[in-house]
Amino acid sequence: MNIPTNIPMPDGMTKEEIKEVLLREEYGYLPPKPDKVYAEEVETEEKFCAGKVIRKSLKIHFEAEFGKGSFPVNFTYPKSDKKVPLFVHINFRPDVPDRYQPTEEICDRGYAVMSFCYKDVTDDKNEFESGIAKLIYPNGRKNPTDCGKLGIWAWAAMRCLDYAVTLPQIDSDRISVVGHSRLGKTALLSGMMDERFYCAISNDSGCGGAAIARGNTGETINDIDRQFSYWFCENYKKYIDNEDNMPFDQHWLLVANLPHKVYVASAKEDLWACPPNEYLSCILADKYYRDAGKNGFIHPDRLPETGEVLHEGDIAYHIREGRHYLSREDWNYFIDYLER
Ligand code: GTR
Repeated sequence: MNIPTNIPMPDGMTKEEIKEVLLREEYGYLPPKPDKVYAEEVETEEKFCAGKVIRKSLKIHFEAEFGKGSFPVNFTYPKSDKKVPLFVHINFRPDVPDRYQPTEEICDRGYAVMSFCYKDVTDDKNEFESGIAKLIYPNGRKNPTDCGKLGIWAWAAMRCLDYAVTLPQIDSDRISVVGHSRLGKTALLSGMMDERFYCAISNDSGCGGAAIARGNTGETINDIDRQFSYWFCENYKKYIDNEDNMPFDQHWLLVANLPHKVYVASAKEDLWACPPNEYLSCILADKYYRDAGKNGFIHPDRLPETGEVLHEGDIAYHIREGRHYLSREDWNYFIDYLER
């Protein structure tokens, strides 16, 4: 495979330095972590999914230096004598199950899921007054390097983690964060911000997520900025039609997920997310995982074929048939990997 040589590599940089570049230039700085996080149980269903699963509706409350707030979360877990691993799923909808969250199948495989609807945290709109954004940014005013919406959704995923690690039924060493598309970008950002995650899983995250920006044949920074500038911080605009001058590229986001695992999933027909560049990111991050004493990205020296599943390393990848979607097939591959 031809690996481009014009892509900046974070050689000799610490994780903190890499993270700093990504926050300053792309995502913006996230709010500080809260002093206190706790959950209120709103509703419990003891016999969910044929009685195999317990479902709870929760409200996650936090007390932070910028204020007190809450957002709704669903928590489902299989009845088990042993501690179970967990997915924190940043979802598009609050539904359980949901077309992107086959809850019964996930629980049948021995996994719990804590999910929230991203819009219940703050709207997916160019404003900073909805949901918890108004606490973080009083009067909706934010500085150019403050985080955009991806950062706020990622912050909420970390609050789920804060609560989840306190639960006796959850194996706190096996909590992964997962999201699709814009929420796949968010999952990788959450993974970078929080070392407690076991694995950060990006499904079809594309531009501003797993996909290398240089030479992206799908969505460009120009495209994403026209509709979704508020996902990022203002510095990101410097790279509109100017990818070649980025001092970083998206594989830095994978590298900054060290020391934990990272999983990148692509779909064959999802050309907007540019699968070859999602794969390239994994290849470029490989060396840094190895340097950190991990197994890197174990892959063939060619583009993957559709249906190929690369689970040998601490960076994992698959590409499946079909379009932009978080499917049961994707979930099964994620679980196969985490079970290894
Ligand atoms: C698209 C956006 C992509 C991706 C997708 C999604 O319109 O341009 O970057 O995030 O939305 O989240 O569904």
